[in-house]
Amino acid sequence: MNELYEWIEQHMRKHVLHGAGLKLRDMDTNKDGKVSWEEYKAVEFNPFIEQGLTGKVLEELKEIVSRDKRRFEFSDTDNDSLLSKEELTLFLHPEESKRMTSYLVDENMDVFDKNKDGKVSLEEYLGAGVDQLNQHTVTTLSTSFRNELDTNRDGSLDKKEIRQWILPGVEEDPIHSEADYLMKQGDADKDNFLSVEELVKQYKVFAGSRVTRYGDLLKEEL
Ligand SMILES: [Ca+2]
Ligand SMILES: [Ca+2]
Ligand SMILES: [Ca+2]
Ligand SMILES: [Ca+2]
Repeated sequence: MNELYEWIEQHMRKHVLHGAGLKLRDMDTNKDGKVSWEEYKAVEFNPFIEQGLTGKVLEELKEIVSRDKRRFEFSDTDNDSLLSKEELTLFLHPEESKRMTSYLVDENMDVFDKNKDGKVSLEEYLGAGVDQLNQHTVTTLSTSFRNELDTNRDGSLDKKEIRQWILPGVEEDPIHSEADYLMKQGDADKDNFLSVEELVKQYKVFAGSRVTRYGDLLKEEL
């Protein structure tokens, strides 16, 4: 189990760091090896802003920009207003870090919890645009809210339920739950040890799991 844990951790880090490195190269226009908010914004948002958006769409874009800005600042752990490669990794892959997953949960709570009572009701979940949705969509959303998201059936979503909703399968420690999952699926003879044969046999399960990116890594490994 520990070996598998280490293997996943090692590969996950390598993989996300590599991705962040590529992103950094794209965005770092002044070539100081770090990404400023202006550099990020220029790549991610300026093309949209330049399209001359108006009205509701512009409002939505502004909301996304300010959300990203907050996440950017939160990822800037040494407070120099620039994201290093490691900090950019946190920003781009918040689900990989404990500190960032709780941030994501808070962020979503903030977005949905309009009356600020610390819970997301069905009305808040459906949102202000509910009038424009057709009846079928409203019914589907309501049903999934009641049956899937609101696990303790008290009519609203607390932080724990929001975490399950936005990061399904990601427990407090993403690497551990990943290792657990792979182990459960792959350990055919239940000796708590994952042999290469079992790994190969279960390869399809791995590759098809939510961890497709680890599936890709497996492909390279095997
Ligand atoms: Ca830069
Ligand atoms: Ca920084
Ligand atoms: Ca609320
Ligand atoms: Ca609940």
